[in-house]
Amino acid sequence: VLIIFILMSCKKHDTSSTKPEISQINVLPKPQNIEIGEGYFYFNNQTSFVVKDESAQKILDFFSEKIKITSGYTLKPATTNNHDNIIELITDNNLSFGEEEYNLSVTSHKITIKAKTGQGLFYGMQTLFQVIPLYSSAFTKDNTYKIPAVTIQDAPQLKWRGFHLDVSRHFFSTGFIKKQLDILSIFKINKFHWHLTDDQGWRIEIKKYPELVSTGSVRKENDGSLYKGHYTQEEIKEVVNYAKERYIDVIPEFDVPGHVMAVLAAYPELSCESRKYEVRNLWGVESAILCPGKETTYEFIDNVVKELSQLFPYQYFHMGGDEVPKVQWENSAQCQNLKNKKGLKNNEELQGYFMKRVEKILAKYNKKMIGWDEVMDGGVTRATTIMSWQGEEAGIKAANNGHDVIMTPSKYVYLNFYQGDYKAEPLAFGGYITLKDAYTYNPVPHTIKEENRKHILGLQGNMWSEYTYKGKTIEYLLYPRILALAETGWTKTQNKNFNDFLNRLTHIYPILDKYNVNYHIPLPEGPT
Ligand code: TNX
Repeated sequence: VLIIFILMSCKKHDTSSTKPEISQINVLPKPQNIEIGEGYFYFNNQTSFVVKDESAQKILDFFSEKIKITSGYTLKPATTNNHDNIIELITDNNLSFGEEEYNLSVTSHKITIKAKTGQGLFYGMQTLFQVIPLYSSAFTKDNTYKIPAVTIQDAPQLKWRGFHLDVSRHFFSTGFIKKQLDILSIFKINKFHWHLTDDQGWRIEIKKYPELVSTGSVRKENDGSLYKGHYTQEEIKEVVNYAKERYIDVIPEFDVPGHVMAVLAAYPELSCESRKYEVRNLWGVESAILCPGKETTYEFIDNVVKELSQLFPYQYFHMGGDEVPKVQWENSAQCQNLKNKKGLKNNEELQGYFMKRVEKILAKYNKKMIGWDEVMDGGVTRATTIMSWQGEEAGIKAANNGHDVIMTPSKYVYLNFYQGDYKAEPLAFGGYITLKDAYTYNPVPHTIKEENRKHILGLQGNMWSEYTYKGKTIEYLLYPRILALAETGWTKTQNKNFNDFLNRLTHIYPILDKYNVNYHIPLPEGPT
């Protein structure tokens, strides 16, 4: 018995045993630099956490609470002078690190995570908890986890790693959204673009215009039933705070001048043809739009933006600008007058005039505009960031003209498209994007001049919800493709490898299981 005991205790602190392998570090997105050391750290229920500063304490508190909920496990703060079996968290403003950068070092005695900011430390912890599978269905409290000695130096390749959700076509609860943000933050997604308004439903309480909710959030379906849903301002604040704790910025989208049928159902006088409108109950593009020839339109936008700016602290607002059929403008005397007065040659220029006024309204509230790529047709100033959705060309052109760009080309990042054999898959929008297509997409094309590549802020997965009635289906379409996009946003292109990603993904599924996610398992499938 004594010999066995001696052997066991030797093993515990053995630094010279089998050399760890890089394949034991299964982190997604793949870190920038991984250097394997000697020996192992043994994480067990005696491991304690040491914090060196206030900001690190905040991060530790956050994770303690989170892990208690996900695993029923309590992270132990170090009490006395523990020098062994500890995890040390440090934020240090003097480090010459990027804002999102961290350094994680594992030796046989201790683990240290260092960062310049809370966000960097947050990401270091997320990496650590993929290595120690604390939120995995494989985690058991009384197990010991053998963590290879390793030094990970890590920072993102791109600063915009986004997730977009359309809650107009179908509505999703704050609980569902919070669940997704919590999971996505594990994979270092840092932006949430909330598509709150569209033809098929207005989804956010605006106190000055109560009918946006009472009328605009209710849709009469073809069978006579009513489909409705909206968020109160309190709920919005709750989600924004929840996202903030996870270092996710929230960008509201208030889509103008098209995609506004729900607005017009409530306030028809904002269109050029003041007739009766109903919240649209078909998908597709609606021809009734806001009237740029009326001053009241700008007053309305100003008042809504004013309220939104009290709810969404992030500097960017998305103001749409996509798919604007201009028939109503063509037939409007007010639009004709405005065009004459301002010397606008056509309706494209009229849209340019309109979007530039929207830019000015945002500037009044210290907000910067993002627009879908059509906003370039009529022209906007360089202060506007372009979201390139119809393809990559608009994004390339925009970057070459000095606009910041977020790449969301439908061909690669539209998560409402099929991912497997459409005969076997749940109903989706059409289109077909496999996990490999999503993974191999390069958001910084070489056709962008080198000096302009910095304008590509990043990429984003867009989840449109026309054919997605339930949260479960959203999850099915989201995972794992959004994880491929998360890796593209974070990991340097030269460090990416699809087979390696697939291998690491098998270690990620138990995390998704723990969160009860209805994910798709990619098989060699699809139309041949
Ligand atoms: C185009 S992407 C739209 C959305 C639809 C989507 C369906 C964009 C700016 N507009 O309104 O939901 O296609 O894939």
